[in-house]
Amino acid sequence: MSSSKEVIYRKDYQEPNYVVKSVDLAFVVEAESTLVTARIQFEVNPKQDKNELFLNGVDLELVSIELNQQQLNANKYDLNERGLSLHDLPDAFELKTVVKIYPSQNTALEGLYQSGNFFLTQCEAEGFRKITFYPDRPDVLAKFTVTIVADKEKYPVLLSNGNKISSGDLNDGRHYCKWLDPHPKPSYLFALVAGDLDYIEDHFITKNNNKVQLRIYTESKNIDACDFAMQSLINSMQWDEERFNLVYDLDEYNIVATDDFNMGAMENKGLNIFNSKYVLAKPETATDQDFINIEAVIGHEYFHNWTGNRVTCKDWFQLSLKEGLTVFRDQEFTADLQSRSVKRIEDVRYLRSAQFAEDASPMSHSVRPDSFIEINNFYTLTVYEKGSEVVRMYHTLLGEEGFQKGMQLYFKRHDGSAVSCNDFRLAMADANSVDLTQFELWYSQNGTPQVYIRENYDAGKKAYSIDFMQAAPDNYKGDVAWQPMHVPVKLALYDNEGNPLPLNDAGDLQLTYELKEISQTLTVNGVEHQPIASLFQGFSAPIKLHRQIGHKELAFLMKHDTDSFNRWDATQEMQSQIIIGKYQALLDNKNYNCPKYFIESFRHILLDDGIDSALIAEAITLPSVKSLTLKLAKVDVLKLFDAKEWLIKEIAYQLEVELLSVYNQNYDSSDYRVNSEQVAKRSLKNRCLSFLLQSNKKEFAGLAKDQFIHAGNYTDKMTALSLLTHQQVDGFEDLLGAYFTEWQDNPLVINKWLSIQATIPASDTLIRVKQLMELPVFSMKNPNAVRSLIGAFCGANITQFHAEDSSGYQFLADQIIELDRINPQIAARLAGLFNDYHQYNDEIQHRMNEQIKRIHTTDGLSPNVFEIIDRAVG
Ligand code: 0A1
Ligand code: ZN
Repeated sequence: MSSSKEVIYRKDYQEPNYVVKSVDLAFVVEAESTLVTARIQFEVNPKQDKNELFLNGVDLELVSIELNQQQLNANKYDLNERGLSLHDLPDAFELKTVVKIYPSQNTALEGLYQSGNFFLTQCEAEGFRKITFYPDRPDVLAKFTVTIVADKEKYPVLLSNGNKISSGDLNDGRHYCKWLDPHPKPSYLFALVAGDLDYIEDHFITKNNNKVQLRIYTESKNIDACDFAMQSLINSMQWDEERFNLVYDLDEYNIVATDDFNMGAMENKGLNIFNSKYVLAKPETATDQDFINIEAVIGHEYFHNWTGNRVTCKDWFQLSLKEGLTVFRDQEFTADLQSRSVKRIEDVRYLRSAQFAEDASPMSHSVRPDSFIEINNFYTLTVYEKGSEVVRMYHTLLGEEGFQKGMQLYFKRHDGSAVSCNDFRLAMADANSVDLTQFELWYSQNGTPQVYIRENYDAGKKAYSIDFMQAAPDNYKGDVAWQPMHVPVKLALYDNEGNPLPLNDAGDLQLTYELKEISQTLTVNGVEHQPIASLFQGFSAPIKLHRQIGHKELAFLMKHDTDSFNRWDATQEMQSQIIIGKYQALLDNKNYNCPKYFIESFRHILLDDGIDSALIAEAITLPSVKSLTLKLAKVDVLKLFDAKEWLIKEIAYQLEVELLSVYNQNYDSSDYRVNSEQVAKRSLKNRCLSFLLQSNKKEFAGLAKDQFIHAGNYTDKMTALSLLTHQQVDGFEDLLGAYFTEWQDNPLVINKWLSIQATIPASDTLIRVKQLMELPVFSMKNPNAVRSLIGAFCGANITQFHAEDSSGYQFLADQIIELDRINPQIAARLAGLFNDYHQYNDEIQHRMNEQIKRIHTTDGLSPNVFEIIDRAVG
């Protein structure tokens, strides 16, 4: 293994030798290059007492270096491709370096780079080292002052973190801005923007009566698409004060939108940078889901100001400390503002199909990993989504009040410092005087825990009991033997009329039962007849439940469970059973008919006026092929896909009348609003339409065409276009062509157009994708375009990615190899699409493996792609 593929271990953590007292940066920004002067005040860390220092620095052209105003002798430092080592240092000193960097050549989009005609930075996790020599690690916190100098006409806007303290004109047409961030921060939160941008402005008055100036910057052509994001920011600030008592701490809050970004958005102190996908939205060009995502991501980045910025991570292994907690906060924000039940269902649907898949893959890692080669590969579903589930379990165990007490103690103890997941757990435990020692296992053990249950009703004793048995995940990889976890089980029992039964002497109708042992029994006395249990309500723990449950019990829970999540989960379980039944029949060449009870229960849900439309829409959305794959082994993925398609068609034929009537009832021609009621109606209506189109009847194609032509909103328009295209209904090419002509200058809209085509389930789609890659609207340098076209084809077009001639796998491998030279982070994300290969049957595994091996033996792989592929090879 070459030195750039070195493995970093959590156990090797050492405090820094020197702390940074202050940093003064000066940037002279020019079109071809930027000059960066850094003056850094260092002081020895008495705990280490070592007079040597390593400063990270990558791709930097060193112009000069001075220590305490004296030019530094070349024998006092060593320079290599990773950075600068200094020896024989005094206990306190100032280091001044001048370096030159070339942002317009930076295609990795890490450090300082160019987007359109402006410059911007991305420093998390380790991008600051591409800007200047620095101890680029999250536990070195310092106060930053930043001066930016640039041509005034070309770069009128000059932004950095904190508050602007001065600005003015210089000679020769240049100007400057000086920024001071009073809050000590790690280098990964540094940001700078320079360019010609427009902005919209508003303000927020905090509960401490501080007026905060809020601005959203974007290229001027998009300035009319920022209002929703601004309102979302104001809502986030308000919500964090109300629910968490957390108040903003600067006089300005700036957001900048860019079309060129590796991730969703970045929480740099006082200067968030956003993928334009999560800022720009107008009713003519954004779907309901786009609006909802914008609100959530604006919230997420804002909430990081306290959970991430004020209290940050000691090392990158603790990433979930800020990410799991902040995802939990953004989920609660959406739940409080929109529909709590729908939000929970959607989050769990995502967790179960995507995070559970990661947990079962060669990339499986614990919420707090023990090692990595490239930290950028660990911005994962496990760290984010499972991390949030772990935080949610504290909330379940301690209640809202106890959880908030824990949060307060956490800030009291750690504000202004860099800490660990353990510090968070201890704050929760100490604030509530409870022992959460065993809870640590949620951070240290990888994989999805399994819980098996056995129910027993003793009519004579009128006692009902459940045995819970915990088991290790299949691919547990810890060094020590797997141990049972601390698992909260929210539950209720119902009698056969659907009335909840008391669970204890206190008469509680709902309980959080805590599992701690490998096997444990809960007994409820005084139960007159065989009851039905609702377990893990609200998905109270991120586990896989093994429970033998028949369709009668499922139908009962669908009808009577007071927990809306479990009502929905019963629908999903019943649907999974049917699809898997059909799949087995296809494998064995046997007949399988759709059971009557299934269609009846589906009809019942579809027509139930007692349920909110949004929940009906969730209930009639069948489980994803990915989540079904995880319930099986050695899967023939094309047959599984066929089994699901068969069920969709059965529903479409047998419930045509009902689907059409629900479609018509939910057609809403009032003015477009993104409120829960309208969003619910649209999603239910559009799901009905997607079933109807599967029956291949001309009249329903006509219905979709009408919807496309007359839609008063983009959600309806896009759904219709996508359904017509996927069904390849006569004339769909013309619709796509007209759409392109209208929107070719709007990348966000065009990316959707690319995705729709990439996911056509037809044998010529790969050819189409390759043709689309030739268009000027596509660029390998633009991550959104790559995700929309290549990502959509390989990640969401099951029949074509898994084509039997392996063309999909070959295509993916080719793209990974090419992209790795341009943008290793995005290449590594694509490489992750090979990670589920071992879920498939031997023949598929073999064909996927050929391509995985081909990548593995390619010379000059980045550490990013190498780590993913090396784990896949095993
Ligand atoms: N901290 C950001 C996510 C993020 C991570 C890495 C990035 O660049 C490599 C950019 C953003 C968040 O959680 O929103
Ligand atoms: Zn985050």
